[in-house]
Amino acid sequence: MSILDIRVLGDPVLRKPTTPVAEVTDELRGLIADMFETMYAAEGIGLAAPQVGRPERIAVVDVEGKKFALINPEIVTSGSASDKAEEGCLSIPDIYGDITRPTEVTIRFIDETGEAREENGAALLGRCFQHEIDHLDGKLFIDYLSPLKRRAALSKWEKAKSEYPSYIRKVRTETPGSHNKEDAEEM
Ligand code: K1U
Ligand code: ZN
Repeated sequence: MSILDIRVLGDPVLRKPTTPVAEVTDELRGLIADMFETMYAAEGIGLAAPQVGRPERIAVVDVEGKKFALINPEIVTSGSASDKAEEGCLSIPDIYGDITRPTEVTIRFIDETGEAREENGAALLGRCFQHEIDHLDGKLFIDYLSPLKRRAALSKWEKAKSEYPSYIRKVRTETPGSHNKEDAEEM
């Protein structure tokens, strides 16, 4: 398994709608395993394929131990109640915003075994399903901000983005006081 580089805001791959998966192959199961590893290393609760530069309609989610590989996910129903909560994005590090979304959604997807499934997600899980499905449609949480708040977020990002040459965020597994494999490879 490998930790993949994460693409950050400005990389066109984040704005391209994804391509539905025709067949769940071992290569895609390998990608899913790498996406989980990358998500955990980056301390996220979700990750979508475009965030690692891939065009497939695939995302991974782990919210409080509820773990899903989502292949060709779509929202089938959204509840009428909505909640406002702070969101971040692994592709826009250190930028946050309060986003209103339906509290509860039901999604339909194919899992990593090729089985068609439906799941209901409320609260943080429901929010994460929506955030990841948005990524698969080329949409980012900043698109929901008011013009004023979006301008402020983009202005903060303009200053921060130079930390990510070629719009790539390298994710490291940090072990305090010891050198990790990536450090050793750079020496
Ligand atoms: O897709 C991503 O960029 C991952 C993103 C997903 C997400 C964050 C917040 C609400 C919904 C979906 C993250 O995981 S960013 C990390 C983060 O904000 C977070 C981590 C643990 C608990 C709650 C939020
Ligand atoms: Zn995101």
